[in-house]
Amino acid sequence: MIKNLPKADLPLPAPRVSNPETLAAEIIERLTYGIGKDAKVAKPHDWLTATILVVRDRIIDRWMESTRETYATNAKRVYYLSLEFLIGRLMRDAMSNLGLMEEIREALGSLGVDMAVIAGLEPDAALGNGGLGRLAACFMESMATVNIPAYGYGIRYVHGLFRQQMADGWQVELPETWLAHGNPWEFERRESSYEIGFGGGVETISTGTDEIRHVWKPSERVIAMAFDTPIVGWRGARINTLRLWSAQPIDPILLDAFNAGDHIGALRESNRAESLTRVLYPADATPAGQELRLRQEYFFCSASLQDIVRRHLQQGNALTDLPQKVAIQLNDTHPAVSVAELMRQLCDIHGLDFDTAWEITKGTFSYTNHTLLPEALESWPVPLFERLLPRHMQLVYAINAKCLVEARKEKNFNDAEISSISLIDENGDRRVRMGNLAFMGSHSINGVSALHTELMKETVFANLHKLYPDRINNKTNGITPRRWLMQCNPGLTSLIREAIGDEFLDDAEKLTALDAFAHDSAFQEKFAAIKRANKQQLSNLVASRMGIRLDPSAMFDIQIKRIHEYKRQLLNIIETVALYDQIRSHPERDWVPRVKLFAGKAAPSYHNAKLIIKLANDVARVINNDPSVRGLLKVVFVPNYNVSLAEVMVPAADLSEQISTAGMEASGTGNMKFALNGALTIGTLDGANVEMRDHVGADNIFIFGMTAEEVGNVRTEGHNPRAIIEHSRELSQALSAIASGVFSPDDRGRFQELVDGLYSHDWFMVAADFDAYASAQRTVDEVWLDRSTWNAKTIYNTARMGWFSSDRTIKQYTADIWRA
Ligand code: B1N
Repeated sequence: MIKNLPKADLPLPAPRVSNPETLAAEIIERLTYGIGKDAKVAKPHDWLTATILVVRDRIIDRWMESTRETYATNAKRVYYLSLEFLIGRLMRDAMSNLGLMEEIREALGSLGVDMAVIAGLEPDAALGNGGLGRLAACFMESMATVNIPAYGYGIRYVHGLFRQQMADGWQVELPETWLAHGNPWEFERRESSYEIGFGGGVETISTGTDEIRHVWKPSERVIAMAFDTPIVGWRGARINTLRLWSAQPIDPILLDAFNAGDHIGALRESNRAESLTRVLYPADATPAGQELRLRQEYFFCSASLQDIVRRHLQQGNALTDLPQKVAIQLNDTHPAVSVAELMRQLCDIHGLDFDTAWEITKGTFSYTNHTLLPEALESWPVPLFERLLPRHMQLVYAINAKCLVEARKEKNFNDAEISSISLIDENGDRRVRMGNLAFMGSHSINGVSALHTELMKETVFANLHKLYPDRINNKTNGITPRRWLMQCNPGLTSLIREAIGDEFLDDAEKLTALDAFAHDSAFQEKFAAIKRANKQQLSNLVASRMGIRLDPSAMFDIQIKRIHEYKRQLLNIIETVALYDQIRSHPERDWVPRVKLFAGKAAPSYHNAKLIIKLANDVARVINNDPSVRGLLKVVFVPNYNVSLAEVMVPAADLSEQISTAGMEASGTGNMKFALNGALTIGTLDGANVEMRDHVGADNIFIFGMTAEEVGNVRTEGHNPRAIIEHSRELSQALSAIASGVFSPDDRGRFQELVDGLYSHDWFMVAADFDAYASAQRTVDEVWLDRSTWNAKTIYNTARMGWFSSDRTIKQYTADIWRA
């Protein structure tokens, strides 16, 4: 029998010592007793796990301290709800933020283990598609850094974003198995499990008074079980928790069925439950649309809200104090069903009246919008919503009624205005609009760049903005300088420290001190030498993975991001073809040697995006094998873009391609990573590019093309892309080469439809912006040839990008939205 010990008097373990000798001894101890391996036969993966466990021990003390402190002060907690967290590797991040990197490197070295080798074995946690998921990961790190008591809530997908392979230049998707070797970063929390219901019906119970209570009787239930990962802030300031939910069956096996010989049927329920959190939907900036996705969304929202409300009550707080003690940020509309779920928990489980619950809900939630693409706005067919979540459907109608009556009575909204703000889209089959639900249920709605926020007010949310004019605000995205400068570019980081000291490590805006060095030729040379070394590293990677040799003295011109028509990889490829023509027609000119690098994944069902990947590969094959190009141009599509690959490509770029159709990229965050690492941007006035121009200075960025306003006008007034194409010799030649099969001799018509789209509608203004883009590229060449001018511009970029730290973004969320 275990006696009830006086818990308060139990001694805490002594803090761990972290010199290389102790660390080495602990690594051996972990290898032996934690993993059960003799050092003599240990495999690299065993060393990796043992090392992570030793780093983890140093995190845990502070983790507990952070949690205890929040509990003791009953401070306001921030919850970041996101269906995606694109974390990447964690070991280097944790070591670097704890200041353990050199000690661990030495400890491993003394054991005959190369840290770089085992660090390279850590799988990427790719629980996200692109910018939205990576932003959530940067925010988690920044919230810990600026000491916000924050929790991330999401799904523990067994398979993250697919692995991309190329087969004859076509994208092929393979499952990603990041958990194959186990995951030493996570802690399973069996005690934090909640029941989640689906389907069934709603019963009403009279409470004796004039009230009635609604009781949802789901027909199906699963268990949500928590897995916690510690997130380390800079200098270990604070350790927060990322809590990811995994679905488990209530009965792991139906023994009656099994015993009756139905072996498959006995596991059906278990499979159905586990399939809920099996895979990440691989669509970026488009809604996934299937029933399983809505089930995933509800599953993780319900579990998270049960957990949040339980913690709030356990602290002794009243439910009416929820907005004072809890801020819940909805990362896009994917968690928007939370609005109805919190209403259900408050009204049906905790017995609050509707109006009180509604005030609490609005006070607690805030919503971030990440895209205005009309096809990307999430909505669910009413019959599906009603079948899966019958009680939530009732609550959606009740919320809708309340807000529409308000709009009609107080703001005199007409029918058209009412129908645009309604939670139910009545055009065609009836659908629940998740954006409007998130908007109505939140006290703050933010966009992710200044331009995007203005467009939100003018377009998608114009009428909701009219109804609630104080809600929309801007929070320009940011990136964590720990991962995206200090870890991925250690060479540049040391150079900056030598020049301006260490202050920028704690406050990225202190990088402005570098301005003074922009024209210092000795500094320029050191800066350029680091860039050159980073390019050499990328060249080594390309050589070993693809067998293609690159010349690091050429300009590295890089476009890496999801493949999407609005991001206009096609514009870049067409310009590459035009340049290829020019180099061959004018061999006497002083051409700047360039390497055009691409990487990115296409949604598996996105036909044109996959065709664009094939085109990039077809163009690469022809150009790279044409001796008349004399090595002046190389084209490379690097397969399987992920966070770890970005960490190698970003520091190696001379030129960063941010060329989306103006008005369509909500913010972009890759743009910030490149500029911080001293690449110059060629880009449109879109998303955060606009603010980047304001910060780095118009002379230090290559802006071209139509503005968002011009794009809007052309789209409403119509334009004639055929005339534009015929007017541009370079463009029409490049397009006819592509359309006629110069790059696809095995299937000459392969790219006809892609080119036809440009002639017939050119929705993304590829033709309309081509000449401006090509001419901006020639300006880039000129500046490149004047190397000291180029170098000064790159230094200005690094110096002036500190504002785009996600620490700044998080401080703004904290001050204006969370008030934590
Ligand atoms: O979010 C990023 C922005 O920097 C990008 O400009 C924006 O495109 C991106 C449905 C999305 N918007 N919408 C998505 C992702 C997955 C999904 O299923 C939509 N991603 C963005 C961060 O603000």
